[in-house]
Amino acid sequence: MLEIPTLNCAGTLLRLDRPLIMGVLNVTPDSFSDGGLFATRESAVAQARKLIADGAAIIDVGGESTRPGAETVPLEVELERVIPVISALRTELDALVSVDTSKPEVMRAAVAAGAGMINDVNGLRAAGAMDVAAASGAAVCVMHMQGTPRSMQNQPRYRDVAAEVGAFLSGQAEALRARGVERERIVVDPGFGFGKTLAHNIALFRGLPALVAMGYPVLVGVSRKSMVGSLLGDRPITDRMTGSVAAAMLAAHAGARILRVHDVRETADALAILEALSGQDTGGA
Ligand code: 9MG
Repeated sequence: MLEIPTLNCAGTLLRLDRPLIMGVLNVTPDSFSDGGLFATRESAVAQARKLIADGAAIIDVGGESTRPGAETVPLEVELERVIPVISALRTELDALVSVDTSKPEVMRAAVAAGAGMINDVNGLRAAGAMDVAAASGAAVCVMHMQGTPRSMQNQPRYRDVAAEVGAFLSGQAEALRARGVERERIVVDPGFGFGKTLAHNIALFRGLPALVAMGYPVLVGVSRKSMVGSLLGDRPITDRMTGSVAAAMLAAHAGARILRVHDVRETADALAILEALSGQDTGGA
């Protein structure tokens, strides 16, 4: 009998036999596309409740914007933004929470407050991040980014973007394994839009099956990103939902296991149709 793949989120096992939806919950005043609408604890809990009702299995809570050009925020500010929200989501909703952070101190505090997953767009490159993530017991999403959010779109360069991103992700995953982290806790993510031109993003997207073949669950985040806007003729951020859902479905069909999205209900509907009509599960092309 085939074993069902799972993701171990600090003891909570998530089945990965079909793609899961990670709903975005930014608790920043300057967030990328929702304008910081969810900056208070109560509004954040209400929004998370809606994301879960709409079909999100994971709520990704971020207190530092990662949009292109964004500045880092001080540690204390990030802690003040995310920790009360994570605690509230755990106690009031029993939600599975992911913390979107690159700071080891925030990772540690977030897992202590109940987060089951660490989502690091910096790929655990900060001093101490790899060790804290390894010791946390939480699932860990390692994302690729060239540069930092502040500088990443200043002429990103690669010789072979898919090969370089794949090599980085497998190196970081192996470094986690060397620290005793089980495969069932590791997720990899090519980091669409993070230090990549449109051509890089397209090449990476077409390379998703090779990334899936590495054997770690792949997370894809394309929701409302500029690559979607560019492919639709420079659409504003407020008009990228259909394109985002289409790209998420292609990613699922290529084998992505977690889809990080803003528009949860629409993505869940599209996934249901994909699964029903493709005649296969969405376990890979
Ligand atoms: C926080 N964040 C914004 N975009 C993201 C993406 O594409 N992947 C992951 N893992 N996190 C993201």
